[in-house]
Amino acid sequence: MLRDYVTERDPEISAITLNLDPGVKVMPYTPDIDIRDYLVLEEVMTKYGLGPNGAMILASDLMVNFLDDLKYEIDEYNPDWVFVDTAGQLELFAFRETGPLIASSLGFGSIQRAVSFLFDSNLVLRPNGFISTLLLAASVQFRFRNIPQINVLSKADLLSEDQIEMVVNWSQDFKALEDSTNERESGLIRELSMLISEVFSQLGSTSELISCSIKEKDGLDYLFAYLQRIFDSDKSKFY
Ligand SMILES: Nc1nc2c(ncn2[C@@H]2O[C@H](COP(=O)(O)OP(=O)(O)OP(=O)(O)O)[C@@H](O)[C@H]2O)c(=O)[nH]1
Ligand SMILES: [Mg+2]
Repeated sequence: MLRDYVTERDPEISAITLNLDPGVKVMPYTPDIDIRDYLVLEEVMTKYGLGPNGAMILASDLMVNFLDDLKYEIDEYNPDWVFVDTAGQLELFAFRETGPLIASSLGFGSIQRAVSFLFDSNLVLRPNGFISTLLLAASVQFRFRNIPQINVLSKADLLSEDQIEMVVNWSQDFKALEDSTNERESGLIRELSMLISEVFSQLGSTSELISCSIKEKDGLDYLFAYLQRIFDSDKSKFY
């Protein structure tokens, strides 16, 4: 996991993890700070008589009530870096008020932040899947406004070298994306995809995709270097 990689790579950096998903049951790591100590999805379901979706919406709104507790815990650790893991349902974290509010209010002073948006390798192998993900990435960027965003191609071990190259190339060269769309999509999807990729080319390139695999520990050095470049002063604290 990325925290372990960062601290192994640079023992000078103290890093912690913060889980902000109140609904997660099994995690591949043990978070240092956990929203579930304050708010658990199943309890919200029971208390308010809601199904999992309604409870998740309410839980993500209720999270702001525990901001001070989370801040207190972070301060106790006094870390250099905090890796924040949010629920995968973007409409809950990024599209409601909670996410941007938490992102802007955790930590104080000269703290620097970055949003990592994951392009899941399972979803981006066809132009239409890539473009849908690109739209989501762009809307997250809009929501978090001034926070720099890193777009990561995650689970890259599921793709061949050629496939990785193709997808990364789409993120840098929208003409290549248009060509692939022309070749591989048809009908309305093709028309829509062409229009959308045209909009992205007009806007100029979004950030380059960084391919990574946690499973194979691949690409993490590049991601780490990229993060360090964003956090260009080594005296500041990084969230
Ligand atoms: N092949 C491969 N699988 C991975 C990698 N990282 C995570 N996974 C697996 O992908 C599955 C889904 O994990 P995530 O994509 O992290 O999603 P999640 O945390 O379950 O769900 P949300 O956070 O709600 O989106 C799990 O079975 C992970 O073990 C990776 O680098 N490579
Ligand atoms: Mg998760």
